[in-house]
Amino acid sequence: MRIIPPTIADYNERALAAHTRRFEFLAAGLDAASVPLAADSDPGAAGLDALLDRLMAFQVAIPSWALGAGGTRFGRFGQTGEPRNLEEKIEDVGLLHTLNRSSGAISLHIPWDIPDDAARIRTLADSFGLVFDAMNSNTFQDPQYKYGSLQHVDKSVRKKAIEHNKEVIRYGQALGSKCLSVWLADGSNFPGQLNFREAFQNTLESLRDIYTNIPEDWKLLLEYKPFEPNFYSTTVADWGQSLLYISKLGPKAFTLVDLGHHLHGTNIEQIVALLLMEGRLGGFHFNDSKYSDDDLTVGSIKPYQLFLIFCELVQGTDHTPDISLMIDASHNVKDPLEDLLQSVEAIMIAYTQALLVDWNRLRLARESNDVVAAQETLQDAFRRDVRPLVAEARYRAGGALDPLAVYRGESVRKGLTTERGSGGRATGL
Ligand code: RM4
Ligand code: MN
Ligand code: MN
Repeated sequence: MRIIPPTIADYNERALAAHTRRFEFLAAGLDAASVPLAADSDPGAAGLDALLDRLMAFQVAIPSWALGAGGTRFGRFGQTGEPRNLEEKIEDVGLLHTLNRSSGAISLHIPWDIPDDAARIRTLADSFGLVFDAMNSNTFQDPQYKYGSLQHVDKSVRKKAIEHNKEVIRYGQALGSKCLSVWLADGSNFPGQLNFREAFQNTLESLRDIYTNIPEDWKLLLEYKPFEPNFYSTTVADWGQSLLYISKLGPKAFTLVDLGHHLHGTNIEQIVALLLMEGRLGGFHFNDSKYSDDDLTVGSIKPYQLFLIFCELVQGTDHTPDISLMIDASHNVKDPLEDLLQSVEAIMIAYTQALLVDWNRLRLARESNDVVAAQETLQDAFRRDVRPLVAEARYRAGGALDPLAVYRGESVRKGLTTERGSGGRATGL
C-alpha cells in the first residue's frame, strides 16, 4: 500500500489555515538567530529558515524488526497486516517516510531480514527514498549461543559468531550501508559461571577479527546493556566497558548508546557528552522506559531526559552528522506504524527544543554560577510547544502536516490487512 502525494496534499490543504495561524504565532516569538547552522547549510540562510533546514535534513532510521507486534515472555498479541518479508517491511518504512519525511533509512537485523537479492532490495528502497543504515548482527538466538557468542569458551562457537558478523558486513556492502552494529547478549546468569577476564579477552579477540574486516569508510558500533537476557553479568555491560573495547580496536570503532540500557537513575546525557567529547559516540537507539529495557515509544515517559540528551547532541554538532540515529522500540499494544510515527515526532520535538536553547545565556549563567538562570534557560526551551515548527518542516519537505491523521484517515492498517492478511508474523523480537 502506498500513500500518494496528492492524498497528502488534500489533507494538508484542509489543515493548512489552522496550522499557519499556530506556526506564525510561534515564529513571531522566536529568536532563531542563535540557532547553530548545520555544516552544509546555505551560509546565507538565517534564523527561522536555517532552523527549518536543519529539521528537514534530520533523519532517523527505522529498524526492520520493529514493524510487527512485539511481545513479552507472557504472550504476544499479533497485529493484522504485519509485513511478511523484507520487501513489505521496506514498504512500511516507505509509508512512514512518505508521511513524515524524517524516516529515510532502514536498519536491518541479520538473519531476521536477509536481502537475498540485494540489487532488487536496493531498488525498492530507493523508490521510497530510503537508504540502509547500520547493519545489526544477531548472535543471540542460535542454540549454540546459549553460553555466549564472541566470549564463548569454545573457539569454534566464537569463530561461528565472527563469521556471522563478516557475513553481515558483506550484506551491508551490497546494500550501501556503512556501518556494523554489534549488540551481544553474552554474559552469565550466576556467580562463578564465567571468568570475567577470559570472557573479556575472548570478546576482544573476536571483535579484533571482525574489525579487520570493517571497510575503510565503515564504522563498527558496540552497544552496551547491563542485563537481560543474562541476569548476573553482561560482557559489554556499560559505556565504560564499550569504550574500553573500542579504544583497543581502533578509530573505526564507536560506542552505541541505547536509552533503555541503563540502570535506574543513570545520567545518560552526561554519558553522551563525554562520548561526544572523546569523538567516540557512533550510534543511538531511541526508545523510552520506566523500569529497564522497556522499549516504549520515544518521549512517552521521560521527555525531559530526551531533550537534555539532544542538548548534548546539538552542542557536539561537529560529530552529530556522523551518528547513526535509530529507533529501537517494541510495540506490544499499539499499531507499530502509529507508534513509530509518534516516536519520530517526539525525537523531532526534542531536537527542535534543543536547537532553540539560548546557549549564550546558559553559558553566562554557568560562568556566574547562577544555577537558577541555568535551569530557567533550559526549561524555557523545553516548555515551548514547538510542534508547529516540526509540522512546518515536514510540510516544506513534502510530508503531511499531521501524519497520524492521514494514516488513520486513509485506514492504512485496514488496507495492509486486506493486502497481507491477518495471520502473518513479522520477523523480529
Ligand atoms: C537488544 C538491543 C539491540 C537489539 C535487540 C533486538 O536489547 O537493544 O539493539 O538489536 O535488543
Ligand atoms: Mn538497542
Ligand atoms: Mn534493547
